[in-house]
Amino acid sequence: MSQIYYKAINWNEIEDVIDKSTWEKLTEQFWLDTRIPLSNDLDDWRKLSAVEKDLVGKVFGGLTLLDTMQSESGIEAIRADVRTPHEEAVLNNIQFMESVHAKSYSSIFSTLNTKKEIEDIFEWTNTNEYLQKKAEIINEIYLNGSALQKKVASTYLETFLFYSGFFTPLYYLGNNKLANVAEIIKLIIRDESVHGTYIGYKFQLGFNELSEQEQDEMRDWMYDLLYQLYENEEGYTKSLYDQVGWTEEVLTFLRYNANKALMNLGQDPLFPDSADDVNPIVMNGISTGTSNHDFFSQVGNGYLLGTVEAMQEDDYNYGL
Ligand code: MN3
Ligand code: MN3
Repeated sequence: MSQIYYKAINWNEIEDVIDKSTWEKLTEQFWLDTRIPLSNDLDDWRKLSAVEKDLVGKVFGGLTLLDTMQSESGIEAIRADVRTPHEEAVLNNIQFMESVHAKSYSSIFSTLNTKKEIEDIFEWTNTNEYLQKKAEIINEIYLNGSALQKKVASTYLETFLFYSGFFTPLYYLGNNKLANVAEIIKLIIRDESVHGTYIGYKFQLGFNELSEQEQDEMRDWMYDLLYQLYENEEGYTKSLYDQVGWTEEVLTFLRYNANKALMNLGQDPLFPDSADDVNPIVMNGISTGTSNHDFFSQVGNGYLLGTVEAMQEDDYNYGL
């Protein structure tokens, strides 16, 4: 009988410095939804039209579904193919933060919406044809794709598929509305930016090991998948944004982010759209404040750091 040795992770022997720098980056920018004063947005919320409120609810429902997928099947799909033990530790951090993201939309709902409205949002999310199609395409790859295909699907989700939803809070932020809701979205965007960059980087390591012919085949598959997803996003975007007249602007924003996803994967852009084509109000929403799109940005200024105080006797009375 051969002896099995279990290997302890040694952070003093780093095989890939990107693992260490990503771990440090992600842990430095750790945050929780409960520290954002969402109720300060209630005045803005009450002034929105019924159509706009409906849009916000649906957009966040869709984002909840994607973050739920990433926290449940997304990280599990790529965990089996790690190249280093430190990569697995980074994935543990990412997986937990995906749960924080998914939960923060519920914090937004519980602040802005009634119980009935929240039920309707989840019912819509769990049955919407475009959202379900999007989830099905990605999940099929998570279940049956190759190691590299799974990383492509994950990077597309992180850097492209979220943005049909992110447009709405960024648009309001650019118009000085719903600033605290937007602060949460900016914290999420900052995380997704690191996730997409990191998983895309790990993809590139594997891609560079392929033969030229295998690379060509992979590239064809990637562009086909992106087209397929973009087509579905077009339908989703129209169904959500035609009622407020923002559809074309959202689609430009999506093409810009699709190119960023390809860039994370080390590939050439597919669409002609650049940052200059995106509505400046939305780009402004991404870049204002201290949290921004940049991998090396700092903790957002709307984020209230917990103040430490001594425990009191009544800290143990949990409303009993
Ligand atoms: Mn997320
Ligand atoms: Mn993510």
